[in-house]
Amino acid sequence: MARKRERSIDEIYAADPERADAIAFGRTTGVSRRGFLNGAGLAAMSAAVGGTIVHSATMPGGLIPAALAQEAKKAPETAAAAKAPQPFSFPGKDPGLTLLGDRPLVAETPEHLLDDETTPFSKFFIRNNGQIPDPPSQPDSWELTIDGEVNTPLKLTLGELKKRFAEKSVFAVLECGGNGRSFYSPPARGNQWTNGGAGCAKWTGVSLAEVLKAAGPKSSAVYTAHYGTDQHLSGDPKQLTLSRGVPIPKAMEAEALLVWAMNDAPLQNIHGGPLRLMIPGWPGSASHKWLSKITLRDKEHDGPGMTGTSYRVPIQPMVPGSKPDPKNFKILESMPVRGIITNPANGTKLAAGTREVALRGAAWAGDLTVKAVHVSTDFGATWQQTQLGAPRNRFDWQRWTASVKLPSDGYYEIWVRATDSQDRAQPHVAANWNPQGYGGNPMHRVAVLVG
Ligand SMILES: Nc1nc2c(c(=O)[nH]1)N[C@H]1C(S)=C(S)[C@@H](COP(=O)(O)O)O[C@H]1N2
Ligand SMILES: [Mo]
Repeated sequence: MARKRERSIDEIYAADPERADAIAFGRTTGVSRRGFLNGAGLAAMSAAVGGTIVHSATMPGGLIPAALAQEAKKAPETAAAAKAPQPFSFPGKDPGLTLLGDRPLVAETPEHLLDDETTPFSKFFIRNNGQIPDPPSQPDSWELTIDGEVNTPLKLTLGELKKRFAEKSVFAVLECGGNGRSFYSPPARGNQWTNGGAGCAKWTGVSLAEVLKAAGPKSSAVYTAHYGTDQHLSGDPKQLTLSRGVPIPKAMEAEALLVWAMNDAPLQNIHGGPLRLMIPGWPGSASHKWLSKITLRDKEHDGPGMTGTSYRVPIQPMVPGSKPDPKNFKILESMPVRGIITNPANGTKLAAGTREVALRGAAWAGDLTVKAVHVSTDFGATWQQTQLGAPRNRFDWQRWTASVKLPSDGYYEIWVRATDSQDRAQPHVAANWNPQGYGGNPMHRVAVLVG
């Protein structure tokens, strides 16, 4: 009996979350919400999530339970496919990564695999826009050109870069501009990242500022333009895959690097080796892989990925799903604050009688730092502050720990909410909808079942 019921609401969630919500919460019209669960609704919802919802009194109407959200967010026709995720396999990578696309190759890291202080190669997400180039046989012969608005254009090999400039290492989050995109409703175009288009590695190379200074930037230089050797998916050599840039002051920050090593090992081909950019705090697309040229420009760069609604967000909020007005968009610069729970994993089952669970996670905030991380086990009715670590350097993520009480057996959701150094906290739902889904940073939730 219970089994059958569970199936049905689960399926309704997958096909029509609005209707499932109405059934569970006893909502009678599209607008009025009772706001809490009781009676048959509570029984149905508890069956669907696999246990009594301990804090049902504060469970808000309209909430798709974390235990079901993964399936529910997929369109009905893809729900079946979502239940059987495509296997991911790549040399040296954890098979637990989620494949988001194979042409170009894109894979994200489920939050629970981001539990290390520093994300190892094996768990680091992959994002390509074009074809993956073959690795060169002699990495130190790799050439980088610096040209454009400079007094002395440079052509340096990687070997020369290593000799001529001081080596520098930075712990920094690399985060795709579209991280969190899957949380937008209506769905936004692009790879459906949850929170795993991000990782924090130790990057080693030389200061980008030092190298740019060696080329003598002219006062007319205002923006960088980045070029790499990966071919466009079409195979047309005249078409650029991606070419983004940043304002000169961002490129001149102390932590912006030309990188040849990741976590003390030579930078692997899949992450842009032998040479990539690392421009921390901003969308990952600014951190060009297989970097072959930086051109300084006398105006904002206009390469692929710089124009239209690419890597841009609305200035004034737009009606979700409506046609964008290009004049209402600005370049996405610093990434927004985000906190994740890296332990326990979503869907964790704990032994009956467990009354407390230790939590771990990470939080970061683009150019800013994270001021506080809070967790809730009662759907946000009450919040508890976590122990938040300091960043090892600017742009590092901050690890946090906490322990929360589980007063009885049943279903819980653990919610995390990070607040940045300018007092901006994560919203409940992805805000500032935009056609390509940038900046979605709703609170992360994990479902935990006790008993
Ligand atoms: N040459 C090149 N650089 C690139 C890209 C690309 O497609 N080609 N993708 C960018 C994007 S969108 C992101 S999020 C990061 C991903 O880096 P990773 O694959 O090392 O995780 O690389 C950036 N640099
Ligand atoms: Mo990205």
